[in-house]
Amino acid sequence: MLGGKQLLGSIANPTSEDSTTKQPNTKLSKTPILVTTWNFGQLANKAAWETLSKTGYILDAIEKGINFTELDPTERSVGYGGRPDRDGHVTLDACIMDEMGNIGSVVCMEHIATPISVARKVMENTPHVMLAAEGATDFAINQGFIKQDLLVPDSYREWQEWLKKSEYKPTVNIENHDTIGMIGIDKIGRIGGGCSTSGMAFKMRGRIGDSPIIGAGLFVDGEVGACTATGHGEEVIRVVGSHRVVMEMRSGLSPQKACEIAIKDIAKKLEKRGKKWNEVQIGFIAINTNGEIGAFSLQPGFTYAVKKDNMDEVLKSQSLYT
Ligand code: SD4
Repeated sequence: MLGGKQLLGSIANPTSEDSTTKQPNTKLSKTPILVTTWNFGQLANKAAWETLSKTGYILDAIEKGINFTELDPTERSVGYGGRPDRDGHVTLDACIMDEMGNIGSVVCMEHIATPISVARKVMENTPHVMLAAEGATDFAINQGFIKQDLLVPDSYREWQEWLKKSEYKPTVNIENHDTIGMIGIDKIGRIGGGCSTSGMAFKMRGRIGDSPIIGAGLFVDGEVGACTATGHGEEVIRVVGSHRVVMEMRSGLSPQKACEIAIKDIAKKLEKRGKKWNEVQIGFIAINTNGEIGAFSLQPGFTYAVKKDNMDEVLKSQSLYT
């Protein structure tokens, strides 16, 4: 009894040290910023910035920015043109989250080129937060999305080539693009995020990665910041990676330190399970409500794009291994 009382007491009345080191960062930045995974993030940021200047709302910007990449058939890891699973089906994962905890997600959805927009419709027009497979496609069609074949000739040819050996060996840092994850703040301090992917190329039918799972591929806390992930989704899910990063920021760490802690934890777990670090890539990007940015990856090669009023750049992330 007494122990329980003491415990409750200590939570209700943190020590002065706790209260200084464990306060979430509540200073709201009113300077718009967009941070997006990989080299293709720069063009996505450009599209998002245009939307931000029209509607002023971070979630509109994130949706339109990600749409830009989803609709580009030459970006073969996202949306239209994405690489198929081992049976030749292009199955897409996406999710979106705002600063109030509104969320929407689609998993393993086929035939719709813009899953981030369907995820937003799930968030806004249904009582649910996640729709899967045929249910997601049917919902999208009911919402006015066009059903189409997403397998482009180049992806088809790659799949045919892959079938000759049928060995599932995910490549790290595929040509500096992979999952698109975008996080940002608008001029009234609203923070949001989204991510979209065709997942690991030649995955098993039905496989779902971290990207559409809130907490794993993306997490936003309006009082703290946002984080999104790219890379081998199974390893991100194992540590609920994006939520982990945001919770480290909530406990007072900078976005940079928070990303580093999560990557180090993943590395430790890989080692314990006897996995080789150089066969796995994970990258996190994070922002806090001050507009500070962090990025860190397991291996070199991860890049991210930053857009602000006075900045439009692709940067190289630091990595745990070199
Ligand atoms: C997934 N995280 O499906 C995504 C894809 C990705 O490097 O980013 N691959 O696991």
